[in-house]
Amino acid sequence: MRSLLWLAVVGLAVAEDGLAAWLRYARVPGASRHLGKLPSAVVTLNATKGYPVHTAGQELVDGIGGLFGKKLTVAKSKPKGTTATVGTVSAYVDKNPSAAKGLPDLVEDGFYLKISKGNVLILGQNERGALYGAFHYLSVIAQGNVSDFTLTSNPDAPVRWVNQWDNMQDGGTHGSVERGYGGDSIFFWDGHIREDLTRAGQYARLLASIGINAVVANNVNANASILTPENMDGLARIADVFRPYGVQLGVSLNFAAPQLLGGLDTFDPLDKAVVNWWQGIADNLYKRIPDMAGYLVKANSEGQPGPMTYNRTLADGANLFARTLQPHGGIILFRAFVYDHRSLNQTLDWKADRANAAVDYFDGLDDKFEDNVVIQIKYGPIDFQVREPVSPLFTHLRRTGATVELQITQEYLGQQAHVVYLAPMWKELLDFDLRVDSKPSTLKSIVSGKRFGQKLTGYAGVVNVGTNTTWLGSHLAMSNLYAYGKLAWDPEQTSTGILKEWTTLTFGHDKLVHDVITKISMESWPAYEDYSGNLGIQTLTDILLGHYGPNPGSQDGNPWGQWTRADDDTIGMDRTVWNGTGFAGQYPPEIAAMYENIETTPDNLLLWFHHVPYTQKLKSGKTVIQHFYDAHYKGSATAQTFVTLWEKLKGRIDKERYEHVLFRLIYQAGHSLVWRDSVNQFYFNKSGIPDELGRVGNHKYRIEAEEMELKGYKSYRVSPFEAASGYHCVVTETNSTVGTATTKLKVPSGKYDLAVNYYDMALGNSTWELFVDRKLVGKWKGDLEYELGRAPSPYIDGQTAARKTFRGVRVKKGSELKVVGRPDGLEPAPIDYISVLPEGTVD
Ligand code: GCV
Repeated sequence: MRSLLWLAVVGLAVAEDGLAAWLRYARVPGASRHLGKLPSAVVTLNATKGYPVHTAGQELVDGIGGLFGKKLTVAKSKPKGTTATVGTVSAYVDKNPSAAKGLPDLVEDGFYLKISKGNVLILGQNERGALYGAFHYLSVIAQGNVSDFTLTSNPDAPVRWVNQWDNMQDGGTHGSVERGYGGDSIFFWDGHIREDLTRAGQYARLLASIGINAVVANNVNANASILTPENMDGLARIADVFRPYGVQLGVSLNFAAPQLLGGLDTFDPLDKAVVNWWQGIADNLYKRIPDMAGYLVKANSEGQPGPMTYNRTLADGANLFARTLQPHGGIILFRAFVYDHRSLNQTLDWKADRANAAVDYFDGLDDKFEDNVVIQIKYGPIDFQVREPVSPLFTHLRRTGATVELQITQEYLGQQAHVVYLAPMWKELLDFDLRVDSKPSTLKSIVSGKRFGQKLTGYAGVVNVGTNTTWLGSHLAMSNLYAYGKLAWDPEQTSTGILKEWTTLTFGHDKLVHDVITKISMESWPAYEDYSGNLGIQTLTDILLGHYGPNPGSQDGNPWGQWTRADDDTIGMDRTVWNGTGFAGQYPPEIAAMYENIETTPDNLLLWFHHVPYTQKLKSGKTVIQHFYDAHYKGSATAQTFVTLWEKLKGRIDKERYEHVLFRLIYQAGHSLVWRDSVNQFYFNKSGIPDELGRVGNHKYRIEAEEMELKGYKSYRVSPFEAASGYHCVVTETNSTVGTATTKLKVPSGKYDLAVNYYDMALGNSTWELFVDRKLVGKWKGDLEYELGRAPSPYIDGQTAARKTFRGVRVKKGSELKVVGRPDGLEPAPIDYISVLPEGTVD
């Protein structure tokens, strides 16, 4: 009873599954004191059900009800008492012509707020802007600020889209999400649009609250069948659930659809029949969805068809769609992620470089695009890596507008199983000055259209939410979605400011909760970079499989072009003009000169631009190889602290989210050690250069499973070798044999943390039991594939390597330590090693 009372006092929701994200409208501390400063009724101007002004009215009622327990009524005209009036500027001026003079200029989607003694005026340039204003007001009061203020807020750029990479189906019947770690598609099922689109509507609500104005629902690797009449009807239903939130629908197209779906014998963009076919598609879509945003197209990339199949230019391809959209007011985002992986040869061509592709393909086309074409450019020249320079293509398009493509789904950044707060990385990219014509030319000034004056510019975020109630598979990952919307609206906002807002709205006002989430989040990207790939070498993940766990060797020797060119003595891509791939020369002269010269290239991009010996000295005075070793130790040490920091929050937030996050942070702490040891072991093995501090390859607390006394278990050589301590693990002799690995401990009697490193493959759910002197310390199951959304793997490798730790276990000198592994399915209960760690030690 007491604890229930206490929860009520501090305003905590008792159990939360994450579905409401930052729109929980949880009671504000001391709510009753503020009632007089709030409106008593809502007036909506010219509201129509199903449109944003009506939604805004509803949100104000729900929001103020939830946040303060004050019940508001909705009225069409001004009632007695304080009111919240919401509508468009024009609707307001129609009613109050004399007010026009005092109102500020708003750009499309902008809003104006005036809060005065409980009276609230919320005006949007359009209906969507009015809804944004309502959400903004609710966010301010949810943070406990009920004072008077006036605010004019205009978006920095008109295009603020998200891209979902949702497949219509994936082999079986379900709609999967490419690089999605939060469950199945909320839009598609069994090749069709879902009947129940409740989640799609809830998604639109979240997106509207952060200023996102369009969603492309289907994967850029598009299935032509999205354009069947039945699926077009389905798309119209998605647009219907988006519309109340002012979110427009966009559609990804398959360039070969005229052939695949239309029965034509060509998809040549200059063929008349093809042009007519696409015009018919646009007309049919707009008949069903008059406010459709437009298209997204990935062409001639990673096996996708495109105009170059017919020796046409990318502009020919983009313009084909652009012209069919013009009568309807739609726009096309045409992706610059164009490269031909089949033509890249690492061994034969020192100058081959995937990073060159975008500029190579788009240079000279700037004045060839129709006005409603926007080029969508990934932030870096390769592919959402942990560290990349800003794509030079942004400086080559001065007439045609560009959007920067950011990735909220953490494909190469821990797949939501590792916490990585991305706003600091995005800020660094957006603030980077590309010095076009030797003038200030930050990326944010280019994508806002201010630098070159284009009208259509902005942001595209790959989000990939799924049916999981947490949306992204992890509560903490949602700060990235929130930050994406906030930065697309206003890139001047700070990473910490955005985080503070998000934390209050998501977890409440407790200072310790804020301190912990801020510390973990702000340290998370540097830590991840430290343990996953530093000095600009990119994320050293498994490039051929899930893009998740460590596998430095997989980067090279294949045509995917994410090369490191590491050999026994040297490492890095030479992208200089004088001796390398010439990529540095794609930047404006000042930036090109900086990257061309090893002395002026920042350390964190050294290996992106230069090929150097492992003994090359950095500006810090360390060698490249010692920096690798140290950074991997440092980053993984930071990840361990996330667990203890989070544990301070026990009882201060609801149990459901506390446990959910804790589970992931413990997993991350263990997996960061897998990253550390794999990468360090790989380069130690290659270079033969020992770690000055003697850590790499020396693990005095570890007992290798293959060196224990084995019964029913056998030694197994792991591939890649660096994914196992001592290159080996043990696996059960057959799929049904129970394995035991036993040893006598030689450590002095005392309390220890016992950490078991094992592999949790997606082929079964083995169980393991750990005993000390025949007493069960603990048991666990190999079911991470259900607990974590990260790409599942059937292999014993860096993706599946995991750690289970039992803290403070009492052992005696000579105690018997035993692990019993029970295989399941094709998973042979693999164990790598057991660390017997004096308390507080990590290894
Ligand atoms: C949707 C990377 C990803 C692919 C993705 C592609 C793209 O290569 O691994 O899953 O495809 O980028 O952005 O088109």
